[in-house]
Amino acid sequence: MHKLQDLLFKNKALFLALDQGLEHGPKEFNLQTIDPANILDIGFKGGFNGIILQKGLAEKYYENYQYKIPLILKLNGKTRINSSEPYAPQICSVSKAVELGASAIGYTLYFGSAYEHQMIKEFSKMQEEAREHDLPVILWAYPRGNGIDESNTDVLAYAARASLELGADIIKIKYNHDKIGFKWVVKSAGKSRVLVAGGEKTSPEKLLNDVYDVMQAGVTGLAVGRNVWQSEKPLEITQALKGIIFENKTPDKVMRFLK
Ligand code: FBP
Repeated sequence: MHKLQDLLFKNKALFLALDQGLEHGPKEFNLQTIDPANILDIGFKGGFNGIILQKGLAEKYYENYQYKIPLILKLNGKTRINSSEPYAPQICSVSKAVELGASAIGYTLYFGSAYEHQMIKEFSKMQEEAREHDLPVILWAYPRGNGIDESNTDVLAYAARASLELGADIIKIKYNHDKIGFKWVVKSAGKSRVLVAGGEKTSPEKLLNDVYDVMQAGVTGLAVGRNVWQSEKPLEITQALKGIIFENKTPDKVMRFLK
C-alpha cells in the first residue's frame, strides 16, 4: 500500500524540517537547538506528521523516535560554503532510507541550474527505486541558478508542473506572496500535493497570515523548520499552525496560542 496517506492527517500535513545544518551551517542553531535531539523532541511533542532529516542525523538520533514521528529522509544535499551554480548531489540511497525506517524520501532539485539535467536524471532513478519500495517521494522544487528569478510566479508554476511530470507525490515549494498567482502554481502541480517551505524566521503574525493565504490557494500544508525551532515558543507556534492547517482557523483565532 502506498504510504502517502499515512503521512497526512485530514488530508493535510505539517512536517518539521531539520536539514539546515547541512544546507546553512550551525549558525542557524543556539546552545539548545544545536543538539538535534531537542528539535526531534519538538517534532514529537508538537505532533508533526513527519521530521525531515539527512542520513547522518537519522543514523545517530532517529532510533529513539522511530515510533514517535515518521521519518522523511533527504537523499541529496549540499553546503553553501561555495556559492557557485547550485547542484545538490545524491548522498544517500533509497535502500539506506528503507533501512533507516523512512516513511518517505526527499530530494531537492534546482530548476534552471546549469546542473538541472544531472539532478533530473538522479531524481528520476531515485523516484523509480522509491516506487519499488512503496515510498512516497517529496521533491523540493526550488528554481535557482544564474539569471533565475526564484520568486516569479510563472517560474514557480513551471517548477511545480515539471515536478508533477517527473513523478513527485509531494512538491515542496516556496511561497512568493503572490496570493492570486500562487493558485496557478498549485493548479500546475495537478494531482501532486503541494507543501510550502517555512523560510527564514519571521514574526508569528506574518507566518500565520502567509500560511492562511497558501491554504486558501489549495496547498496541503507546510514543511517548516526555522520558524518553529528558532521560536521562543516552538510548541505554541506549532499549535497555531495546526489550527490553520487542520482546522481551517483564521490567523486571528490561533494567535491566542501565542499570548
Ligand atoms: P525552513 O523552514 O527553515 O526554511 O526550512 C525549509 C527548507 O527547505 C529546508 O528543508 C532546507 O534546509 C532549507 O529550507 C533550504 O533553504 P535554502 O536552500 O533556500 O537556503
